[in-house]
Amino acid sequence: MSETVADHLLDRLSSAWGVKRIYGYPGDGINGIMGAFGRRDGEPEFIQARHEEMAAFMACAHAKFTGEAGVCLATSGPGAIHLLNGLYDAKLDHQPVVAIVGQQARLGLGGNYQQEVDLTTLFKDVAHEYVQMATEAGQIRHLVDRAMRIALAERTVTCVIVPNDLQMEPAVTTPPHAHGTVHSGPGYEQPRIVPENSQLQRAAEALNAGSKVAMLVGAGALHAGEEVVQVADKLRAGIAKALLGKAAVPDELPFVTGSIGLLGTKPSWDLMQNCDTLLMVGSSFPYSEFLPEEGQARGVQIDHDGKMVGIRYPMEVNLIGDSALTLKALLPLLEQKQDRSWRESLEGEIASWWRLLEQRAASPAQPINPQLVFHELSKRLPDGAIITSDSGSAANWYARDVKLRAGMMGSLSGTLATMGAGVPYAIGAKFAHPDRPVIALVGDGAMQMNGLAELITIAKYRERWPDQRLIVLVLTNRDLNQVTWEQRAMSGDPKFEGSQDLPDVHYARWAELIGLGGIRVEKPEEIGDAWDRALGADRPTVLDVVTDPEVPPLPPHITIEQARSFSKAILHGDPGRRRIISESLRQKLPEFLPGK
Ligand SMILES: Cc1ncc(C[n+]2csc(CCOP(=O)(O)OP(=O)(O)O)c2C)c(N)n1
Ligand SMILES: [Mg+2]
Repeated sequence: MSETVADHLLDRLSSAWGVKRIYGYPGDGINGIMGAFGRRDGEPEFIQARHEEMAAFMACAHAKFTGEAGVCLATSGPGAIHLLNGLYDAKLDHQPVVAIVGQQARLGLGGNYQQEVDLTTLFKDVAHEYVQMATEAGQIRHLVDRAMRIALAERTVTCVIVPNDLQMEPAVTTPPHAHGTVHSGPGYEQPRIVPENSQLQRAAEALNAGSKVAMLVGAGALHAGEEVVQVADKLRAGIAKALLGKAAVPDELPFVTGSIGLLGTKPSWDLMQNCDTLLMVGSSFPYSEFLPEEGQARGVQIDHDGKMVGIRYPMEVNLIGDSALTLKALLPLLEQKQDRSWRESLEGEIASWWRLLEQRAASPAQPINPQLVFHELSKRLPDGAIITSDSGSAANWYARDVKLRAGMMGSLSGTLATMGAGVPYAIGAKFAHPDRPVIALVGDGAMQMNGLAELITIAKYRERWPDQRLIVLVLTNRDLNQVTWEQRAMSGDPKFEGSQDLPDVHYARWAELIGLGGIRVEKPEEIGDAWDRALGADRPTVLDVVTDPEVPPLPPHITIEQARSFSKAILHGDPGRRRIISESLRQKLPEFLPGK
C-alpha cells in the first residue's frame, strides 16, 4: 500500500518533530490514522487512555514533565468533545499540546450527518492560536508543522482536524511548486530572551534599595532554581512559591516560606504583608489579597511573556525575558545586602511553621489526620520523585506539607483546577520518565470521577516501566471535602450532604482486582509502614487511607468574613459540627490569632 495521508501525518510528527507517543482513543473518525499506527514499527506509539479527556491530561503532563509538546488524538464528534477539559487544563497552565481529531467525510459535511459537529468552532476558543481542518492531502505537512510550532512558541493548545476519508487518500508529502501552495519546514528553537541592560539597571536599583525583599516564584522559574537562590541570597530575601512553581526551589531551604495563597503557608502570608520590595519571577499567581497592598512595596516582575506582566501588582519594572537568563544578568548588578535581620526573622518564622505542621500532623483525628499521611510521605520521598496532585483537599496538603527536595518534580491542574488530573498526570509522568518514582495524591471523589478507570491504563502498560513505583494515594474521606469546606467558610452554608457525601468504595481491593497492589489503612499508627510497603512494592500500588473529613483545609490566614460565615454554618446545624469545633480549636485557632 502506498503512503496515505495518515501515514504521512504520523511520519511528520515522528520524524520531523520527534513525537514519541500520542495519547488517545479510537473511533471511526480516525480509523485511517489507526490503520497508519498499525503499519508503523515504532514511534510515534499510540497509548490508549480510558477517555479522551484523560488522553489530553496525559499529553499535558508530558508537556509539563518534559518541556516537549504533548500530543493527543480523538475521533470526531463525541471523542473531540471529550478532549476539551484536558485541553483547557493545558491552555490555562500554558502547556504546548497538539490535539489531532477526526471528522466526518468531506462529502457529508454540512449534511447534518451522524456525529457531525462543527469542530473548528468547537475548538476555536481552546485552540484559538491555531485550529485548522485539512481538506487536501497537500496541507498535512504545513498543518502539522504549524500546529507543533505554534504550540511550542506560544505555549498553548493547537488543533488539526482531519476528515476520515482524507486520512486514507494518497499522501502528498511535497505540494506542487505552484501559486497557492505552502512549503513549510519543521523545527522550533527556543530563543534566548534577556532584557536590555538599562532595564536590568532599573530593576537592580529598585531591588538594591529594599531592605525587606520578598520573592514569589512560579512555573516560569522551574528551570531557574539556582539563579533564584543566588538572587535571594544576595538580597537576603525570602522565597514564596506559587503552586505550579513548588518544585522551583527545595522546601528544605530555611528561607523558603513555601506555598502562597489559599493553599499556602502563614510565613508566605507574612512575607508578603511585611515586605518593602517584591520580585515576582515566572508567576501569574492570581489572588491579589495574598500580595502586598498597592503602594506597600516596590515591584519588579520577570516573565518571558509580555502579556503576563503587570497584571497582579502595579510593578515598577517589568522585565521580559527568560527567568534563568534574566536573573543571571541581574546578579552582577545586585549589591550583597549586609543586614541579616529580615532574613533571620523569616527563618525563625519558617522553622516554627514547620514545627506547627508537625504538631498538626500528630494531632488525633477520626480515624486518620490527612496531614499525617503527607507528613509521613514527605519523610520518605525517594530521590527524583515526581508528584502529581488532584484538585481537592489533597492539593492543600501537597502545597503545605510535602517537602520537595532538589531534583524532584511536581504538578497539578493549577489554573483550571479541574478534578481528575491526578491519575492521568501520573501516567503521563511515568511514560515520560519510566525510571523515576511517581506518586499521585488524589481524593476519593476524583477516584470515582475517573481515577478508578485510569488505574486500568496503569495495569495495561505497567510492565514496560523499569521502575514499578507508581503509587496512587487515595484520601478516603467519603466527602467532596474541599467544596464542603468552601460551602462552610465562603458561603456560610452547612455541609449539604445530598451533594457532598460520597459512597464508600474499597479502592485497594479494586486495585488488586486488576493486578495492581492495594493497601488500605484505617489506623494512624499504620501509615508510615504502609508508605514503606507501597514504595517497596513490585508493582504500582493504590494506598487507600481512610481520613477525617473534619480536619479543615482552610487558608493560612482566615478573614473575619470567612470566620463569620464559618460560625454561621456551624450555628445552622452542620452535620459535622461538634467534631469540627474541636478540630478547629486544636489545629487552626492558633493561626487565626494575629501575631501568632
Ligand atoms: C471537574 C470538576 N468538578 C468540580 C470541581 C469542584 N471541586 C473542587 S475540589 C472538589 C472536591 C473533591 O473531592 P475529592 O476528590 O473527594 O477530594 P477531597 O477534597 O474530599 O479530599 C470539587 C467537587 C472541580 N474543581 N472540577
Ligand atoms: Mg473526598
